Amino acid sequence: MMDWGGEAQRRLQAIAGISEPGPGVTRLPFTPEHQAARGMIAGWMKAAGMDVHLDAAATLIGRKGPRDAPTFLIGSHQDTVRSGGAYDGIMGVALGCLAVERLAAEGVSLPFAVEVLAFADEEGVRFPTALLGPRALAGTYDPAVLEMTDRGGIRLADALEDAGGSAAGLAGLARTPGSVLGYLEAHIEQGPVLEAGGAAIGVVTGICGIERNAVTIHGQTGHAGTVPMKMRTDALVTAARLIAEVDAMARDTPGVLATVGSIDCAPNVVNAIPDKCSLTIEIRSADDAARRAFSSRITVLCGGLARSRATPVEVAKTYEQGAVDCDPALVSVLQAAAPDAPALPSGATHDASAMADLCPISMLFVRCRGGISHSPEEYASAEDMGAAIRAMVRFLSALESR
Ligand code: HGY
Ligand code: MN
Ligand code: MN
Repeated sequence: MMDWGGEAQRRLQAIAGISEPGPGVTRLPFTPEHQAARGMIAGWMKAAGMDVHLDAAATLIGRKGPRDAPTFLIGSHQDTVRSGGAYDGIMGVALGCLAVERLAAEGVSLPFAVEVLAFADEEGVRFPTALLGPRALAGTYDPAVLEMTDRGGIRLADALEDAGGSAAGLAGLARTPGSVLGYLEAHIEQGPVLEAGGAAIGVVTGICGIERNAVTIHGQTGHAGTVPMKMRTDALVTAARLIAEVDAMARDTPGVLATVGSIDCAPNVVNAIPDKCSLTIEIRSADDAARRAFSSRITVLCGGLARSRATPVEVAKTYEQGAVDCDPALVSVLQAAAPDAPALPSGATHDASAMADLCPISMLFVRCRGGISHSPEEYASAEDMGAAIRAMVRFLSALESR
């Protein structure tokens, strides 16, 4: 009797070893690590009887079923954050392959084709953009992102080509909406809800929206020992006021989360007054209107700080992604396949967020130990992944092709 959950665990522990050196897993898009991982994923896809190819967005695709039949898509991302965990993203690829493999082992042939997609870039860690793969399939990617550069000044277009993709081929990837029945993404929950409720898996109802802003705060540098306090314009003090106020506003705004996740300070030396701070403000909500209203309040807050501190504070929106609902019909099929699974929203975004522009989407969450993710401590159990594979097999078997 195959231990499908145990096989998932074995595979995920194996691929976690394909990483840059350092704690946890660091596997950024279009890197040697990404290309090495594709070799292992291709093996998973072939073990499930799928034909494997790489598309122009460097998405590795396994396909099984009649050539022109309507297709159901399963997938997630194979990239990670820096020093991330062994499950975020890649779990959805592994469980997708094992669900297809288990269907074959049980002699179940589906009335539609099925594809498993290993997207290259969901985290947006290497380049200030994300979701190129699913957006190319949905026909919604912005060619301007190809000119974005990473910390080393490498253009996304060049990194893509080096990784076997093709910038020129992206436009041709868009799927005709009628050809895709829907999309399912299995993903570690990345939060504490399932564990708190004693549930192994959960059915996702919707995915939050995101907005990211880059804030630049100016001041006046000077010697830390000679400039009297009254004569200072310390950019880091202005930033500290802003950070505390963003947190306080979000705590007082139901349904909105806000995080200042990164900050740079110049000249960043112990005996000089900071004269420039760059920080990011990320706002998330399941309600786009609430998120946009909160963003407007942030802009007003920055203007007020600029006036009261007599120093420029620049705010620029750098990223926005709307909230999406999972498809009610797919949710009910998934709920029937996992009757004990609670329903819950996703505070993290996923490839499914972009796939929603192409087809109906669904997501299955797997319990996350301690709710810890984006960390080497991230963990999901073989038993819970086995429950997810069972639910995915039941879900796929219950789907009717159009
Ligand atoms: O940021 C997110 O929610 C996702 O993990 N990239
Ligand atoms: Mn993820
Ligand atoms: Mn992630």
